[in-house]
Amino acid sequence: MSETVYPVPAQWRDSAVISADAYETMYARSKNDPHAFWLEQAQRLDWIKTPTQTDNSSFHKADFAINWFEDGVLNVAANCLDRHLDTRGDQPAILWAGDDPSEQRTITYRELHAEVCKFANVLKDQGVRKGDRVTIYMPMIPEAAMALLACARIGAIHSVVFGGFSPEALAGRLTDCDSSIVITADEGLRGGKAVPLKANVDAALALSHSVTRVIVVQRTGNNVPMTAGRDFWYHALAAQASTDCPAEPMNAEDPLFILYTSGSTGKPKGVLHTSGGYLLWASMTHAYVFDHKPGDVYWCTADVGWVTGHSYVVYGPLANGATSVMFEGVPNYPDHSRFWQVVDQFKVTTFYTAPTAIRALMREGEAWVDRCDLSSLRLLGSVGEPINPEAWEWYNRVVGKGQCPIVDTWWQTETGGHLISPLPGATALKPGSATKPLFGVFPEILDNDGRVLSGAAEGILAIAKSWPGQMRTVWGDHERFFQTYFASYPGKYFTGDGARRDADDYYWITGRVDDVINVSGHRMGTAEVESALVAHETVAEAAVVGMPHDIKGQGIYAYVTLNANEVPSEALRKALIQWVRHEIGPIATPDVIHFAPGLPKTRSGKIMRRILRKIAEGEIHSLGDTSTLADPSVVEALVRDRVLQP
Ligand code: 6R9
Repeated sequence: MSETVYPVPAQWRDSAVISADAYETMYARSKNDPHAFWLEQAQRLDWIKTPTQTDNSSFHKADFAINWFEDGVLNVAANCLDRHLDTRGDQPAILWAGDDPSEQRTITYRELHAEVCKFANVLKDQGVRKGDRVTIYMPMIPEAAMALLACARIGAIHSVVFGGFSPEALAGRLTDCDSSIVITADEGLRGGKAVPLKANVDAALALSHSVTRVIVVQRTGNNVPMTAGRDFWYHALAAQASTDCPAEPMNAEDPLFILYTSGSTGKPKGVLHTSGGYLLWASMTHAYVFDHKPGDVYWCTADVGWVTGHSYVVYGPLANGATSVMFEGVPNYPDHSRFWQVVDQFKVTTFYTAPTAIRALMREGEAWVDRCDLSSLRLLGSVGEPINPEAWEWYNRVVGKGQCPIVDTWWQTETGGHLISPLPGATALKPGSATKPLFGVFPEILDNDGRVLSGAAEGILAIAKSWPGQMRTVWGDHERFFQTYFASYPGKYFTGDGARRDADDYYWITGRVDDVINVSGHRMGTAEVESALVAHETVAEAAVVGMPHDIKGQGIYAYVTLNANEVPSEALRKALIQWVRHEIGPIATPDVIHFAPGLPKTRSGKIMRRILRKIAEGEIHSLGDTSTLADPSVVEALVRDRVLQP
């Protein structure tokens, strides 16, 4: 790992929102006087009733609870819209760039406010009430942001399902949170191709029976089947809706949204975030990490189907009155300079993307970048997976022209927003390190027995105390919430990540330590892919592990044992790959199907994943102790037949 250090540039030291001195003082205060610190931070929001309480949380089983600002009352949508109308009503809130470069829209705060009120009234007319679950399965169009904010306005709980997920995956999420309504579009558009969103919803509703209403936003205008009495065009409903809709007063701890994410076991978990603490965290981190200033044009490339889209396309930037760019397309359509054309066209100042996108564009060469004027950029960001120093250096040199600090932000769906990240005016950068904890975040490195390691150390990353943006529960399964995150190392939040802390107290995330893999910055539970594979009629058993992948970071390596009467073939390999895409979605496409007559198991029948991981990584000379295996000879066969990175 590179140990080059990039000091804070002189012009940043003097003008940043948070200077180096301010970081030290504020961090110390968040530790020594947290109540006062958080009451002060709470002032960045508009409260209907200002909280007098701050943290009231415990990670211990006996009094387990996570609560922040419990006596505060606010409305999240009002914080993102209404309070900006006097000062910046005519400023763009959303600058939208369509998949086709000729399509774009500008939506001011005043317009967004009116549209959200209309959308909220449509939902109310359809019977949606405070606390109801509304599933949003949408392309990256402004109506997606409007749908989120409309739910927030009336106190409904949104559950966004990424538009790339299959009908099966959508159905599971609808059933889990017992959603009675889905908001979707006729079709999405990505890289010039139509995505059949409405057709997918129809297929999902054949599998899940909670939904009674489907609201369809027109995007492509192509013909899609509509079921009378169940499906309604949004534009038809909105035509009669008023632009006046009072914002529902919400307790700080009332739920804002559910977002499903993959874990190491079982089906995806419905991560629940609440109103006050979440919004405070999204807003504070957006302001400090991205050094947000009036006049900035801020672009986070994430899809609203992921937590990054929630916190850093919609809630954080809009709470801060920022201009947020929303992008429908993909980095390589119509060509490899699309990102940079959007930066050039909208004069983007702050650009936030994932290492996988940087690596993919890096491979295409610098000419695609150089043909665009990127002189508006002042800050770059990275999220989703560790950024390798080569990609960091390219991002810095070719995109940032050596002039833009890079904030490598470590966080998770569960954390609501950034936990470990540089502050551009305060933190010297080391390529590949997420650097230092933000205010009120107390990371610890643990050994396998849960002992806290001090000084320079490597081990498991845990967080010692609650922070306002922390998830509050797993929807419908509070016990699973406790077991997943607080049982392994009592009294601490277990992140699932490994990390190293260096002699300067910088954190380097080393990747997941559980059975979660990170494919192009998207979390995938190996168990989910396995259960999709074994659901195929030819498959007896499957074990899935991550493998190194040049662009995606990690690829999906699947060991598959067929039923006794089945014969491996190229056709079956393709069929299994298609099957997984169909069951989960394209992001779960296996890179490798390794037909294995047997899997390495202990005598008690447990699959030894450590060995499977090593084989997939090509580390066949360090397989470790195989003597506890029931049949050590299966390992030789696996090594012989191992599939190298395609
Ligand atoms: C925001 C998001 C969370 C997992 C997380 C970690 C990895 C995210 C990272 C990073 C190294 C970074 N991760 N950011 N690893 N450096 N800057 O991605 O949420 O989809 O829940 O994934 O992603 O492994 O545990 P989510």
